[in-house]
Amino acid sequence: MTFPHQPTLAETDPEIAELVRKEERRQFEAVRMIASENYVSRAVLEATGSVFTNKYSEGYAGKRYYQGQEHCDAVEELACSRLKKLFGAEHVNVQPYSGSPANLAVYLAFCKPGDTVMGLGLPAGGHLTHGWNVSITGKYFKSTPYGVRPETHRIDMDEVRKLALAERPKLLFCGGTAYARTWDFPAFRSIADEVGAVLVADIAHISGLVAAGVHPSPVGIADVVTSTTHKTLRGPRGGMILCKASHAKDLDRAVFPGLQGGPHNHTTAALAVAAKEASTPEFKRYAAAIVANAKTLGEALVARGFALVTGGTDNHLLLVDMTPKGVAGKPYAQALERAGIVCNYNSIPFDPRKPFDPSGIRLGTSSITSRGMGASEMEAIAGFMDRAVTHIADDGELARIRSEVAQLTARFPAPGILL
Ligand code: DSN
Repeated sequence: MTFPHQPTLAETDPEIAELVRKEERRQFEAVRMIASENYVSRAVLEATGSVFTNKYSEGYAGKRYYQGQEHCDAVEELACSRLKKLFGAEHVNVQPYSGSPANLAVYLAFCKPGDTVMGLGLPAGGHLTHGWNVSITGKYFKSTPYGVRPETHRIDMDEVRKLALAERPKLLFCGGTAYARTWDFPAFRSIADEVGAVLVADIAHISGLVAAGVHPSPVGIADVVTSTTHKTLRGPRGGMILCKASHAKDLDRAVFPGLQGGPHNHTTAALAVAAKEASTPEFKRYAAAIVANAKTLGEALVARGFALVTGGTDNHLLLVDMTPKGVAGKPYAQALERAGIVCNYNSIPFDPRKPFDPSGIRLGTSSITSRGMGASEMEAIAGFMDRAVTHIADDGELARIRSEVAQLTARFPAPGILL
């Protein structure tokens, strides 16, 4: 029997095919330094694009509401067992669609509307879903955010303790999106114990570093650990929750049927692949190189007169205060993009400027490290960034930098991209 020809993407939709091709080229040519992004491997991409996208699987392995689950169950069980081993966790839920739904499931499992929650404030580097006022978590719950010290821009554990004692939060979040320093999970644990809070560590940004042992792990310290799976962990876009066995039932029920319908099985399959990749000695070396590159890039920027919030970094990200350079974050990020370097503008702690036009930029080294770049490339990138800031309005010079950036990136293969 012959089946009819199945048209390719290019045949069915040349416009989208062309945009995919252009995006591949953009990702290949640019120096990508958005701290929450990465390049997944070809294997992860393949699993993401697999027929598991066709399948509904509401429920959990062995207890689904649809037939035909033998392979989906195997995929989810593999993803969970690999992640449990990787992080040393008692229980893992791989169904959250991303980090925000993972955090919402934690609220649903432990809180009632109106309960008090505490997390690092968004302007100090926290995440929207840790109770910030424009998020549902700040609207349905009473949020009392903590901040960072004005002199050091590091988390003020005395303030966290004082606030926690005064407000008695139900949930105490640690973790953030623009905090370049090590999280002191045991210190948060002792505050949570003092006030009877559930301690939640959101390790979305650093989960790859945690998996590799390059950042201390909150597993076994925090009651619940949430994460996205696509940042330093280098998996597909998704979320996960790790927890103690005693919280497994409540959190599983909060994810499904509390918050979501069917899990995205193609994402689960890709996450299983990423967990396998992250269990290798090569990934440990990768994670260590991310941090080494961030430190080298930071030092090279400081040597060129850039100011780093907290003075440096312990992880994959750098928050740069552009004030001493006399430019705001947004026009600088836009100029960098014209120069082939992609990052995001970002508020800095106590920023006098508005979030849509803030004082800083945020850089991350996960993607460029995935391409195998090292110390000399960090120096070169700092040099490009310095030229871009002194020629911020000079399109000719920005274009010259862009072509030098393309010459640099041409020497480094990008995982998942076969040009
Ligand atoms: N949007 C992510 C980031 O860029 O850090 C956090 O959710």
